[in-house]
Amino acid sequence: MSLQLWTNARVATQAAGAGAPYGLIEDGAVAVEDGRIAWVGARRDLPLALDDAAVEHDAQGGLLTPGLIDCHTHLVYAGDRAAEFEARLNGASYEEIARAGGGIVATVRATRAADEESLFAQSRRRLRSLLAEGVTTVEIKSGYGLSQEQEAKCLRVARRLGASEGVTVRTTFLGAHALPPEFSGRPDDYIDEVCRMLPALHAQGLVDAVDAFCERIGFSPAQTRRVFEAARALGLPVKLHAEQLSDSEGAALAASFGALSCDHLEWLSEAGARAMARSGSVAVLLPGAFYFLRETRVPPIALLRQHGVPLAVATDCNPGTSPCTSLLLMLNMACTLFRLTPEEAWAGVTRHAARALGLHDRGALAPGLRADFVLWDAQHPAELCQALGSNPRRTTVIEGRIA
Ligand code: DI6
Ligand code: FE
Repeated sequence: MSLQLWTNARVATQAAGAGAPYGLIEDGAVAVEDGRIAWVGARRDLPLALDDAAVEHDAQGGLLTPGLIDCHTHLVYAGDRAAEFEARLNGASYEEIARAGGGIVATVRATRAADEESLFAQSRRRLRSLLAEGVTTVEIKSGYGLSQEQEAKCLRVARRLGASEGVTVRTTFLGAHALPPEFSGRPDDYIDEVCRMLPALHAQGLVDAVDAFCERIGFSPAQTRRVFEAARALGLPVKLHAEQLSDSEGAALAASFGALSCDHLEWLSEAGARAMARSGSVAVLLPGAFYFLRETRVPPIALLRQHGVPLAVATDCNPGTSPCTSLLLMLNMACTLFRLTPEEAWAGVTRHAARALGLHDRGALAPGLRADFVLWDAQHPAELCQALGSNPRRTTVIEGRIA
């Protein structure tokens, strides 16, 4: 592909330690070659050779940022949980519904019943909503199949979605999401099964990382550890749903396995934060689930800041606790509900989200990184954090090509 040059933009590079907040460059230019960023800086500093050789795109004064990265979703599922939403408004709690055989298991029933094409079509609708707001990389977890065959179906759908929509999809095996009914009362037997499934799914090229739901209504730390050991035996990175509804000391466990990220963290302790800092794990904040469950305990942001734990922000797109396909809304909620600064929230959907997925080739605009970026009808990144329900995306570029 020829050299492409994007000019007449305010560029928010999101590069770490860039000096200016957001790595902002006034009257910036971005040169792209072979799907990678060849050069980024102020237009006046553009090397003449680049200027001469390039095909120019005029950004007309828009804001140019890295493509957004949604690093925690469960977007492959069938059906919906509107009835459960209604039950909660009539007084039932999320945990009560889960214990009564609803919740995650209700979605497992619907997902198992759906054929692969229908599951693909239902999930594609959600993925397209994310992409419409400038997402260029998305993580998708399994966890609504809960048998080898059904988990494989969900992970295949996730892989196919990436290919069909032209975005990067990173798959995470979340076999330890809930106890399937056929294993009722035998969680340890089910964990044995999860540890058996994993090598088979990995051999089919379906697994980029491994996750578990470590919680009173999920799996114990001891059970989570067994899943992590199976992942480690295959050289797969781990991440964890940790300390969402209670402090199970999941974050420290995950950190001891060098987890890419610990996610949710409303009940994270100081010891947990310290362990995460030592292991370099990212804290993935999920304000959509906090909002939707009407939680009142905010993740300990000050503690995470104090220990220098990188903060990411994601949708948690799932039918039960965050039926949300808007990462822009999460940018806002990270600020309004969790009091992140707009600059922190932006790092959370760009470079820190990339790190939560173990991706080092994206999440900022810098030479050598993938040319995944978005042009917005906006003047400043904070505008996108402030807005509720508006979508000023003009153009998405993926690997140098206009999507
Ligand atoms: N924590 C969550 O918030 C989602 N999964 C998890 O482990 C909820 C998934 C659901 O309710 O369907
Ligand atoms: Fe989740």
